[in-house]
Amino acid sequence: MSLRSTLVPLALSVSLLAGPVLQAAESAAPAPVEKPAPAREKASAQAPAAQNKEAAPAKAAEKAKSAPRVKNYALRPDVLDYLAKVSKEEKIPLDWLKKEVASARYSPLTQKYSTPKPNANRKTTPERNFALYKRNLLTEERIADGVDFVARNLATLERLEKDLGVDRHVVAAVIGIESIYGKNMGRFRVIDALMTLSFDYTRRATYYKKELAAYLAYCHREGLPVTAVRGSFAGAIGLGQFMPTSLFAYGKDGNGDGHVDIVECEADGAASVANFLLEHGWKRGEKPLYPAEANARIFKATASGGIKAHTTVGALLKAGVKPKGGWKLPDGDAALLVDLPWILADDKKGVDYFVGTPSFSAILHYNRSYFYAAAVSMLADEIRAREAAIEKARDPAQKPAEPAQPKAPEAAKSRS
Ligand SMILES: [Ca+2]
Repeated sequence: MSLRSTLVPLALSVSLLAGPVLQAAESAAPAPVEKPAPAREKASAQAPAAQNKEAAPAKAAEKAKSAPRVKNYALRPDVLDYLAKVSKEEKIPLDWLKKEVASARYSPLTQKYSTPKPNANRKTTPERNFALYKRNLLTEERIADGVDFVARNLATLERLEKDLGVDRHVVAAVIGIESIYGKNMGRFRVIDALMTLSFDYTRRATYYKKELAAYLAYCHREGLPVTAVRGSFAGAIGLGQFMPTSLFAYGKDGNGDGHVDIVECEADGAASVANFLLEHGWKRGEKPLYPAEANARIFKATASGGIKAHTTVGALLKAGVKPKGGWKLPDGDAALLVDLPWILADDKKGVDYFVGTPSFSAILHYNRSYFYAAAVSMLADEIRAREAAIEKARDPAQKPAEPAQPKAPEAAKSRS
């Protein structure tokens, strides 16, 4: 199970060079996980329902027009050249590759969802609004199901926390935001999506050919038929919606059966997310975000806006950042300043600031958006707070005397 690290950081390092975090996140920034900048979160949420339309007669003409002429990918010279290269580089028998790829099919929906909307006009890009983003992602479903996810996987999550130091609630929150704890992992055959994006809709073929190679290597290593795995229209897989290069490099066996299955196995999904965060700098014992007072001038003066913890807590304090809520971190700790602008319905505007730690930066390697990483961090806090509230309700000693009330939500539920 050697990690083919050459495959991994390429897409990531390209994405790191792509400019300011949040602007890049709005375009199709190829972070290791191809999800969920706000726009695409929406698109992928619609995808499963829209799949049924594939067979609709109204779409037939359009489908026929855009579908490639040679249906069997294994008969196409461009594909055969590519497979020969993959066979050599990944040390996979060419016959296996040809046989497997023969069952791939062009996916018109993958092409459709990957095509930028013609009316996506830069001038009309809405202002960044964390209030809206947070409202869409930090739903009651994600909080309540997060409590269940943690309870269901407590032994695994505790072990990961002990061994890797990664906060169990953050692991749950990443999975909650990426796939609603497995409810929304995508229904596209990954091989179809990646073949389509590598050979027929080739706007980002270089990127997808690397993902496809990693996917083929993963299936070969795991002994899986390439048609067995389903994912998003862009090939993101499983509970944590890993792109194949990340799955191959950071995927981790969480239940000890010798396989990495992040679609069916929650322990593997959790272990893989924790491992990804650790490998990208997660720091044991620190929260991702600490609230602070700052302003646009300080943000600029400290050269803030990237995804790395590029400065220190001490330097931020010296530049005028003030801790809110009485937290204290060592001056020498690596840090970054995080801005979250918001707009309310009555057009009231503001910006919340936070000191981010290397753990925040680790989440940013998952998705380059401050909004995304902050939503993960805040969802983790909400799940933790809900657990505490449930615990408190269960323990009568900690509760002010209210003898007529049911003790716990479960008690209330079972009566109805
Ligand atoms: Ca496993």
